[in-house]
Amino acid sequence: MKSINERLHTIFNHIVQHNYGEHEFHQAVSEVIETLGPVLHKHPEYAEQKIIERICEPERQIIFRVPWQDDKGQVQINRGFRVGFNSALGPYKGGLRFHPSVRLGTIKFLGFEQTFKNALSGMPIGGAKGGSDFDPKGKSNAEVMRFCQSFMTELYRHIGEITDVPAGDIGVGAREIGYLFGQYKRITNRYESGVLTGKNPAWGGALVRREATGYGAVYFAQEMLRARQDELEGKTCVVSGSGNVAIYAIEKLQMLGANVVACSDSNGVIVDQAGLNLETIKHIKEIKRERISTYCEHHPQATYLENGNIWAIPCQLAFPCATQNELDESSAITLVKNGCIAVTEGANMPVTPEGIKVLIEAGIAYGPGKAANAGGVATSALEMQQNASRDTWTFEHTEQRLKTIMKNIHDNCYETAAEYGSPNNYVMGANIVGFRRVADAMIAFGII
Ligand code: NDP
Ligand code: 2IT
Repeated sequence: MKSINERLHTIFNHIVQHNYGEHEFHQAVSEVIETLGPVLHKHPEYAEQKIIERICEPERQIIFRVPWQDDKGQVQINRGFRVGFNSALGPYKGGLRFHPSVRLGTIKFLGFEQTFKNALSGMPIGGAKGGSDFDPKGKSNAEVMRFCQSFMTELYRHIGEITDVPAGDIGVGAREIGYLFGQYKRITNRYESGVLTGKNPAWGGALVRREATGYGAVYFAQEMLRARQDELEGKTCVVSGSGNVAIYAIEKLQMLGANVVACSDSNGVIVDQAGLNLETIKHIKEIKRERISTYCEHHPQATYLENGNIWAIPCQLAFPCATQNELDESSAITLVKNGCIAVTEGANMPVTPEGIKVLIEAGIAYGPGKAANAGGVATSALEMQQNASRDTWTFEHTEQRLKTIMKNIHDNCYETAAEYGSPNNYVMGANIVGFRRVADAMIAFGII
C-alpha cells in the first residue's frame, strides 16, 4: 500500500508527462498538490473517487484561429483559447488575457488557479480562463476592435450567462470588454448582459468591479495584519505593475493611510519616496496608454529605474500585481532583509515556489493570489447577480459586500490552516478550503 505522499507524487508525475512542457501549469498544480496530504488523510473518499486526478484535468479546452486585418490591410493571425476547467460549483468563470506570452499552458495554470479561487470566494461560479497571444500594445483602437470581433466570432458559441462567463485579465479592460460584448450581442441577437463581466456600468457593469481586485487585495492584507495585531496605516508599500490591479491597490492603500513609494511596468520601476501620485499614474495608464517612465516628466523628484527590480526598494508591505513569477527567491530574500512583514498577491502566481518558501520560513504574512486577489472575480459574481435580477447596486453597498467576502476568505483560510496543523499558513488554508468545496460537489454529482 503506497503512502499518501507517494500517491500524490505519482499523480503529479503523471500530470507532468501528460501536459508536456506546460511549466506554469505544473507549477500551479504542484503548489496545490503539496498541501493536500492532510486532507486525503482525513478524507479517504477523495482518493477513492480520484478527485485529484479529475480536478487537474480541464473539462474542456478550446483552441481557435483568430484572423484579423491591421490598419495597413495586412492579414494577422493569432491563437485564441478558452479552457473550461471545472463547473462543479457554477458556470465557468474567469478572465481573458491578451498578451504575446500566452500559450495553452498559461491559460491552464490560470484556469486551475481560478477553480480554487472561485470556490474560495463562496460564490456560485466554476473555474475557467481564456485569451490570446495577441498584443494590444501599440495597436490602434480600430485594430483592437477588429481583433476582438474576430475572437468573439468563434468564442460566442462556447459561452453564455449560465454556461461560461468571461471577464478581463492582463490586456483586457473595459475597452476590450465593450468590443467583445458588442460582437456577442450582434451575432446572437440577444442583449445577454450576464455573458461577460467587467462591463462599463453605463450598460450593465457593476460598480466596484473595476476597483475590486486591487481593493480586495488590500482588504486581505489588512486582515492578515489584524490577525498579527498590526495595521496598514503608516506602512511603506511597494506595488508592482501599473495596470488595473496595481492602480486600485494603490488607491485603497492611500485611502487607508499607507505610503506607496514604487510601482512599475514591464520596462521599469518608478520610485517616489514622497508617495506616488495616483492621478498621474491613472492619466498615463488609463487615458494615454503610455509607459510608466513618463511619470518623471510630471514629478521630477521621482526616479525611474529602467529594467529595475522593484523588490529591491525597501518596504514593509509588498504587493506583486503584475504577472506570474515576477518575485523570485533572491527578491524574496531581499524583501525579508529589508524588513518586509507581508506579501499580498494581487497577481496570479507572482511569487516563485522558491520565493514562497523563503517568505513562509521567515514568518512573513504571505497571502496567495487565489485568496488575496479573489475580490475581482467575487465582484464579477455580484455583477452576474445584478444582471440576473436586472438591478443595480450602489457603490457603497457593493464595496461592503466585497469587504465582507474578503474577510470571510481570510478567516476561512486562517482557521483551516490551523485546523490542519499549519497555523498562519494561508497557502495551506486557501488550497484546502477551495479543494474541499469543489471536491464535495464533484462527489455529489457522481462520475462525470
Ligand atoms: P493589466 O493589463 O491591467 O496590467 C498588467 C500590468 O502588469 C502592467 O503594468 C504590465 O506592464 C505588467 N505586466 C504584464 N505582463 C508582464 C510581464 N510579462 N512582465 C512584466 N510586467 C508585466 O492587467 P491586470 O492588472 O488586470 O492584471 C495583473 C495581474 O493580476 C495578472 O496576474 C492577472 O492575472 C491578475 N488578476 C487580475 C484580475 C482582474 O480583475 N483584472 C483579478 C485577479 C487577478 P506592461 O503594460 O508594460 O505590459
Ligand atoms: O484572475 C482573475 O480572477 C480574473 N482575471 C478575474 C476573473 C473574473 O471573471 O472576474
